[in-house]
Amino acid sequence: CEGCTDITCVSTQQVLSQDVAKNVKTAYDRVKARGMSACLFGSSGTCCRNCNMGPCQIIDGVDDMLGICGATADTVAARNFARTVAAGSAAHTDHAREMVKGFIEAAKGEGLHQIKDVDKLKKLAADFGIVTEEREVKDIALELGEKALAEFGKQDDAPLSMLKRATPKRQALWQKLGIAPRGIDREVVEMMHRTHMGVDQEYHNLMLQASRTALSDGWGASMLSTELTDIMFGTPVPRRAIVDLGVLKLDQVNITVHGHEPLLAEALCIAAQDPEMLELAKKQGAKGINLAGVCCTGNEILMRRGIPVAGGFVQQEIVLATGAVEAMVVDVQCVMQSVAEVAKNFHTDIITTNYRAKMPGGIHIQFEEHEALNSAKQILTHAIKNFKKRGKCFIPKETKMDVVVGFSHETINTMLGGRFRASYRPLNDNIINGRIRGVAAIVGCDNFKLADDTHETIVRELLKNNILVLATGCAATSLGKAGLLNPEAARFCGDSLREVCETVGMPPVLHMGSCVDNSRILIAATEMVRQGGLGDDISDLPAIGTAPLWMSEKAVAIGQYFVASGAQVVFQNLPISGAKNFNKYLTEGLMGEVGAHWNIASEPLEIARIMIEKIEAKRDALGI
Ligand code: BF8
Ligand code: SF4
Repeated sequence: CEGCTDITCVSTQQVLSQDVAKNVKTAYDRVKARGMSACLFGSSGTCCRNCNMGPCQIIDGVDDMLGICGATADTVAARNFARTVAAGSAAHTDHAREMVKGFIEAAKGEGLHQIKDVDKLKKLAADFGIVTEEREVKDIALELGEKALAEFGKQDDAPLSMLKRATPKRQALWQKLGIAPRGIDREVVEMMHRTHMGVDQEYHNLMLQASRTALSDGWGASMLSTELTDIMFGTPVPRRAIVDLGVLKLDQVNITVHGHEPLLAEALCIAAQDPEMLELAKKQGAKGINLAGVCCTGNEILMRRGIPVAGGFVQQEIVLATGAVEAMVVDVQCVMQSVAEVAKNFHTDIITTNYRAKMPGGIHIQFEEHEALNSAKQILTHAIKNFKKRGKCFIPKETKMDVVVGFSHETINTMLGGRFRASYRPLNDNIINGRIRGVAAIVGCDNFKLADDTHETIVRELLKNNILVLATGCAATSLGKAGLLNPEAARFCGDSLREVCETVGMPPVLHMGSCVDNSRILIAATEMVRQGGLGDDISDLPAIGTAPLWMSEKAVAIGQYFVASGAQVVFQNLPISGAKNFNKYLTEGLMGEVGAHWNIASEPLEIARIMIEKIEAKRDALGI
């Protein structure tokens, strides 16, 4: 079958080959069972079901094929693409809204959480025009929370507050193109309206709104979420941790936290240390409570607390197939419905916690932020009581890897510049003198369509070519499993990058967090521009991004906000191949407008080659 790959991940292979997992059906089986390629019209982007005269399949150039309404392949593919951006942005937006609401509770002193990073609070407050001198922290925080919440429903046409963090040149360009986002929710609504039957039928115009929508995610929702999460739970600093299935423990209650919003995960971390919970675990015969993350929630608590990550997106079923998990606690996004089916083979419960996201076979325990500790304890109690029911299980103990994580953009600043001279200057200097050729961001998902080691293959090639790598999301987890997130991985670099990493004592791949934390990359890139010597906008930097194994609509929103911010991106595929003009516009034409475009390459080494070439071309243009 097309796209069906053999499993290359060692821990996954080990679990699936055990007797204990013999009845487990996974996505790998379903890829095989599909027995044919994915839907042709879906893949090429030219299937429209936006009204009931259709659905219409349109083959570009065949007998002037059009939709019943006259829509061309370009219009249909652009509308579909724009809706993908809107859906991805909506996911980040709803997540961010919950974080803002949690932040307001923290500011009022009503929730479980406090304001931990006062410096960061004041910096963000300044972006919102909030006076901070001679004011109580909680007053500043409350005003910030309310102003942040108002950004979602803002109806005037002024740009979002955080856009002023971008370079002056980029802000001016957004204004000129009319794509500076105004209200976070509004851009998604307008995108959905403009892709309704009979509204915007010009792909270029549709893409202007797609950019505005994506920017409302990157420089709005995601950035707000990252910043407020840091202020509440602490800005990540480098710390050692472990990843992969071997983090599960035979003699402890294993609870995996899967999804995205860190309010729940943080509450569970706090509740798991409660003596009452530990006592209960011991009563059930367990030595303790072992929390382990899956997907982006995993990255959030890995970055801030050093809680181990059991696996990324493609391992969510495999984590359960060990038979060693008492409960998988999930909230929103990237949770496959199949986890409930896999769990049926074991004593494991799938506990859904968000009213937005329930599933057949799951047990729903609503997480209430205003009584977070009680909710978390209720969830933990349920999981702990399952421990006694655990049957045969298999944990691949050998498969765990040391990682160093926690590279917020502030950490990179101090790590490179020192505590007294925190600055991106040394990074810029090393790029200008050529020790570091450039910076590559590897972000996004895993996907059953391509080999599990795709991220690793790309990154090894980049490191050999002295390119520093930033990673987030499930890509970061897979690089951690491959041993690339620790300082010892400097040995895989070319000589000059290795020297820099060894001098600083840093890994050559810097884990910057979850998918919403891609906003950290926007800030880091802007900071590099500000330091001088590398041009006057993100589009001048020798930097590029990729989400080679993208799966989720969020990855497309992220790709589009990178492009609209001036950063090139390379994806393994996009559903646009059936629309000649639109395809050319995304992969070439956007350059003339925003200084960056999408690139498509199917093979990992081809992706790496494009990234290296683009970085070298930027160096040439800068004359360095
Ligand atoms: O936001 S990387 S599979 S978990 S979408 Fe999902 Fe992709 Fe993982 Fe997180 Ni991001
Ligand atoms: Fe077909 Fe046009 Fe309706 Fe789409 S909007 S389903 S192309 S008639």
